Formats: sequence, C-alpha cells, structure tokens
Amino acid sequence: MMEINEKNRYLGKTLKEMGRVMVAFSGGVDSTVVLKRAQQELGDNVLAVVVASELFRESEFQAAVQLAEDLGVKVHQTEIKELNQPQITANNPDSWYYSKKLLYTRLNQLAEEWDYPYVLDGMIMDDEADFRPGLKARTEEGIRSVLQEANLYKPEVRELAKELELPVWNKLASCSLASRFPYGTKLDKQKVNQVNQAELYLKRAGFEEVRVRYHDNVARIEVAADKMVELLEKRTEVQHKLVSLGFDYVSIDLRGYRTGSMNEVLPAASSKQQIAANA
Ligand code: NMN
Repeated sequence: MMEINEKNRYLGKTLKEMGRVMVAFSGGVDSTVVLKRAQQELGDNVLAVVVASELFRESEFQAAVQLAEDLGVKVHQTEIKELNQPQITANNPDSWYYSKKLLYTRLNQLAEEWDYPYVLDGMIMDDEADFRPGLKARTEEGIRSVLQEANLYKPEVRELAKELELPVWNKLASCSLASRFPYGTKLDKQKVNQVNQAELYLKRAGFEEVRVRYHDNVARIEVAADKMVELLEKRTEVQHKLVSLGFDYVSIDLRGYRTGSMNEVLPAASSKQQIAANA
C-alpha cells in the first residue's frame, strides 16, 4: 500500500508537470483538495470554474464561489441548462452521462478559449466502484482526475484536506438532485424544487445527512439509523411540511441513509456492464 505522503507527492508532481490548469470546482472536499494542491504547485496558473445548474443547490454554488475566493484562486462562474436537455430530463441511467457530457464540453470550450491545456475534476478512487455512467464522458472529454491518478481514496482525501486546513475537510457528499428520482421519472423544475425544499427543511431541522427520494406522491426520507428516533419525534411537523410541498404520503426508509439507493432496483448486470465500460 502506497503511503498517503507518497500519493500526495505524486499528485504534486502531476500538477507541476501540467503547468496551467482549470479546475471544475464544486466546493466539495475532493475538488477543494485538487484546487488547493494545484494552487500550491502552480500559483496563479490555476482557474476555478464553478458551474450553476438547476440540478444543484444555489447555496452550494455560492459557497463554492466564496471558498475559491477565500483560497485566493481566480474564479469563473458559469451556468449549464440541464433541464433543457431531453436526454437529461428523461432521467435514465445514461442521463448521468449526458449531464457530465454537457458540463465537460462547456469546460473544454472555456479551457480552449483561455488557453488552459488541462481541465481537472475531483473524481476519486471510490467513484470507480460506484454506478457512475458520467465517468465515460469524463474520459471522452479528456478531463484529468488527478486524485484518481494518485490512487487516493476518500479517507485519505479527507486527511489531506485536514492537513491543508481546508474548512470542507469533513463536508458531507452532495450530488445532483437527479439522484432523488427513480430512473424513468421525468425531471422538471417543479419536482426538483419540491425535493430540494424538503431536504433544506430537514437539514434545518437537524438532519444534515438526508435524502428525500421522490416516488410520485410519496416522499421516502432517508436519514442515518441513529437519527430515526429524532425524526419520529418530529414526525407531525415533518409530515405537514412535506405535504405542504406537494407530497400526499411521507415515509421513512427503514434502511436509513445510504448513497445510491435509486440504483438498487437496476438490474445488477446493467451497473456491472457500465462499470466495465468505464474501465
Ligand atoms: O447519494 P445519492 O443521492 O444516492 O447520489 C449518488 C448516486 O448518484 C450515485 O450512486 C450515482 O449512481 C449517481 N451519480 C452519478 C454520477 C455520474 O455518473 N456522473 C454523478 C453523481 C451521482
């Protein structure tokens, strides 16, 4: 097993050799480590690009812009219109691919215009084991996942982030709001807003780690197992709030919070094939 220090040195060497880079910056722990290490190695030759989308929270976008500014990195804000693309709103397993294709194509256009030879993202080793059709678009568009190249896994990335005194070192993973919908449920602004508002409400109510999965008129709430009693104690107000947002029934998932729960009903073969296709 390669030591974390050795992996970090390899990361530094890779970044140094690149000379000038654009970083797809979400403000999560992974892309923040990429951004900070790139700045350490390349100084001013780093541009953070923060992308707004209707499938991501406005507050996350603002926080990412603020963090890049706080780190003293040049930052550019741009926007993609994911809900204008039928392949994305269809919300099929390959919609992840089209989302990432749209994102990376935009980043590559900007990189060409402003003469950045490399565009980097924050993918880590753990992402390879997940169901991530978007990785294919990353590879096609020539985006470099330098944390993966350095063989870094989540606990190591968090450790590096802590060493680098990055305020997001223990930030929870967030992801596109598309993950709240069953495959085949068409996405639109109203539905996305409904789950977003429901999750924001639950976060404010003390359930920081939460997903509200949308099953037409049923909300399936996922919180950590040790938060379920607390959720039951607040059940009346939670139920009222979610009904006011448009759900008819409000349920708690007894398996609790876990990432990727919408993938559980996919035929095993399709996710395996996808992973093989990404290899
Ligand atoms: O944590 P949740 O809300 O379940 O979202 C994570 C899931 O979303 C992942 O398991 C993955 O299937 C999907 N996802 C895919 C991509 C991609 O393919 N690019 C990106 C983000 C999330």
